Amino acid sequence: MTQSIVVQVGQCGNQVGCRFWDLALREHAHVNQTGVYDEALSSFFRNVDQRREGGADSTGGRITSLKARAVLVDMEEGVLGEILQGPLRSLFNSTQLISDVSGSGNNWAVGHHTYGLTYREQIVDQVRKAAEHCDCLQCFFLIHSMGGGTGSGLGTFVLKLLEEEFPEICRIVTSVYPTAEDDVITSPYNSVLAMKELTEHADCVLPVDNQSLVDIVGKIQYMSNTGKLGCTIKKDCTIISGQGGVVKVEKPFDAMNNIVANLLLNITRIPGV
Ligand SMILES: Nc1nc2c(ncn2[C@@H]2O[C@H](COP(=O)(O)OP(=O)(O)OP(=O)(O)O)[C@@H](O)[C@H]2O)c(=O)[nH]1
Ligand SMILES: [Mg+2]
Repeated sequence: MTQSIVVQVGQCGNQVGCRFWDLALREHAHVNQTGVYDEALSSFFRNVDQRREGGADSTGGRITSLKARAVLVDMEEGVLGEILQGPLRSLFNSTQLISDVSGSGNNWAVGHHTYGLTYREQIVDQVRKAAEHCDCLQCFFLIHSMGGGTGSGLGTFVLKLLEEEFPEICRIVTSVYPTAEDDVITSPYNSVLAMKELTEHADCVLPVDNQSLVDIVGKIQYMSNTGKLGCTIKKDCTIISGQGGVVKVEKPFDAMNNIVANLLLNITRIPGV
């Protein structure tokens, strides 16, 4: 069985990532209610026995404590701080989180060059630790925004690092593109600079257009308000933000991020599960 590691960079990357982990757990709980740590779960989660931390995670046993195969990077503390205090906190050890204080100020070069060089060793270290917990590492999933300084600059720096350090492992990148009315004035420049790196260093890019997400969320809300839900979208389906999930109070991007998380879950679904 193969495993994947998720590397989420910047505010957007981490917020989308959290919706992904939430939905992955809910989806798994829906199809497997026996509480057994199976192969499907092992592709994205470790099953850590607190009494023997570092031991191998063999499948078939009971779920004890799940840890996401993830590295979380943001050069601002806010979003990572919320994750550490939020409902998904038990999925992450604080060492899996790498942060600074002030962010990249929407500046690609600060993310790529300044923070890239400063945090290079720490990021490689954490990715290597995550990789050491895998029997057969197949893929890296990088999630980031093209508009923010950290997402676009440091995100693409991390992509290059992954290529340098793990050339055999496939790099799948989910890149969130800004809308035309984006409030980050530098987002078009950041996107162009990041795009060059994506073309050179990614194996596969899943471009996500924020404007399309806004439109889809608007359509779902319209269908929901006019009672038309049910013909194409079921009432309890996971694409409808947060319902049944761990997030009780919905944040501004949650509905949009749920759509991206669904997309990621669908491409990683194991046939027959
Ligand atoms: N879909 C989606 N887009 C987001 C989210 N958060 C921010 N964005 C978009 O991402 C861009 C801004 O990037 P951020 O990820 O906030 O910035 P960052 O990577 O943290 O970089 P700095 O703040 O400059 O250090 C804008 O285009 C936002 O509209 C989110 O949770 N979901
Ligand atoms: Mg930020």
